[in-house]
Amino acid sequence: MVENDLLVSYGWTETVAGEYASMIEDGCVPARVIRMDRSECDVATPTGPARARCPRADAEVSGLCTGDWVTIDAESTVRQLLPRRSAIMRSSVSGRSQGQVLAANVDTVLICTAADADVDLNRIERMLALTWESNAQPIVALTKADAAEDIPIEEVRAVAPGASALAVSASSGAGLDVLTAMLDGTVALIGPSGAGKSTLANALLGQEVFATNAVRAADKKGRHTTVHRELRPLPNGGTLIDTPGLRGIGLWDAAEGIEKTFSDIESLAARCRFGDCAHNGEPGCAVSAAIDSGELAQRRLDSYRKLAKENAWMAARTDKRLEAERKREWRVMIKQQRQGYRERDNRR
Ligand SMILES: Nc1nc2c(ncn2[C@@H]2O[C@H](COP(=O)(O)OP(=O)(O)OP(=O)(O)O)[C@@H](O)[C@H]2O)c(=O)[nH]1
Ligand SMILES: [Mg+2]
Ligand SMILES: [Zn+2]
Repeated sequence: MVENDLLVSYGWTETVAGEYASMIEDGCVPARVIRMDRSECDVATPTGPARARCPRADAEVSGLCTGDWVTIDAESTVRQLLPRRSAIMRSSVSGRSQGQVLAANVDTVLICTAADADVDLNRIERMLALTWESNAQPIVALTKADAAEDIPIEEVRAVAPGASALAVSASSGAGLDVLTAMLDGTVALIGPSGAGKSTLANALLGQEVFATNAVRAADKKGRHTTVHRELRPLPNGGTLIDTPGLRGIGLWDAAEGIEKTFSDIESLAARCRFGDCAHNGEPGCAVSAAIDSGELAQRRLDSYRKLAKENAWMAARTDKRLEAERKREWRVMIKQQRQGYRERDNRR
């Protein structure tokens, strides 16, 4: 068996060991991707950090990302990708039919929003949908609590059923012990640029690992200081992934994530008189009644509709595209296989 003491600090568990055991190849060792750089990556291996190559041609290991568990061979080339227990996906920026994996094998997502600027509830809901869909547990953190006059924590709690929300300050340390106690396994910080993700990451790590930068004075927007998704071991167990500020966050196949984010609306809707109620003032509509009574905000219903519509549109579009793409990949694979046979026959 491989000596995995070093890997434990990078999140190696019995479960990962079990997955690894089922795919052991001669001369390979397990490794965790710490950071990706196009065709190469930094990995943690049983003997320490290393640099590894990622073969692009191998469809199975393309699309690697920070947090992935892989096997690497004696030449430091990534050979296999271990099954992911979670993956944070968004629709790719280029609008291709593939989702982009932001981080893999994440247990807790820390959704960061600066409390000293306008807190955008719609964006928090969007990040919640992305997180629930990924299989990780969300925590909403209102950062820079020291600089905020009043912190809308109750409003945030109301939009995050099933998740915890708290105010923290990396500057004063307020809320950091409570937060630390809530973190579990691999933690990823997400949120817009300037939300204070890297500053909070450094505070949790207990050292200045990640670069930080002041926000623009005029509009409090960040300067996209962080450019890599990078994983580090936390001092008291677990690991942490800092990520670049999200510009747009397109949802990727997030129907379940949306349902969980808006579980309050879903359960109201279950009480509407008509099964196909559109909640537009139909008789016996429990959702409209909740809006009239002030129990549910119109903003939240609008946000729910917007995300559901966007998701449906994306799903319809990718179905067709995926089909075409699969056909193409298949043709490429057959071509490569034929080429392989030819080369083998030539060698004979
Ligand atoms: N007052 C105060 N300022 C903070 C706090 N946390 C972060 N900041 C400031 O907010 C600014 C942005 O912080 P970063 O940590 O660089 O933000 P980020 O979310 O990592 O930004 P990107 O890397 O661009 O995505 C810096 O000037 C920090 O000093 C805090 O708790 N209190
Ligand atoms: Mg940063
Ligand atoms: Zn209804």
